[in-house]
Amino acid sequence: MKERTFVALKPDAVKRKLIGKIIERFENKGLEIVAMKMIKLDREMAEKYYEEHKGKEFFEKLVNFMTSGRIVAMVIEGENAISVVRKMIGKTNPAEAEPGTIRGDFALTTPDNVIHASDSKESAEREIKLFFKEDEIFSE
Ligand code: DGI
Repeated sequence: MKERTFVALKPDAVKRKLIGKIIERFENKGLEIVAMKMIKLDREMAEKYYEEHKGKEFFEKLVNFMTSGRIVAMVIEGENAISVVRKMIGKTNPAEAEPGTIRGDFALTTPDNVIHASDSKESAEREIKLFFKEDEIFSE
């Protein structure tokens, strides 16, 4: 089934100039980037984005990190895009992410694990809406 998923290249990916290398993997796979923007999250937006983690011990560090620099937000479209992209980014903890995955190849620790991608249809819908207006998405 054709799906849309939300992907964000985190501040560490932008600082380390990994934007091109990461995007290339999604394009090589045959996925389509249908929306993209560079933004700097403010605190309010970052807290909303990660509201499911509010109250957890790592929340403050996560929000501080996510507001520390620019991110690149994207909508990616393709067959089974949600699970395919999750597989490509690898496990949340980069120390456990398999080599060959994005986190496995480019990251070692959290919260600086390079990339975010939606983990379900519900989170994809919520996150896409949080970052993009419908007329900013160029569906194939
Ligand atoms: O979708 P993911 O980024 O794989 O994971 P998530 O949405 O559940 O969590 C968002 C970020 O929060 C994740 O990239 C790193 C951080 N995080 C999540 N769970 C833990 C965590 N950080 C620490 N230190 N410990 C956790 O259990």
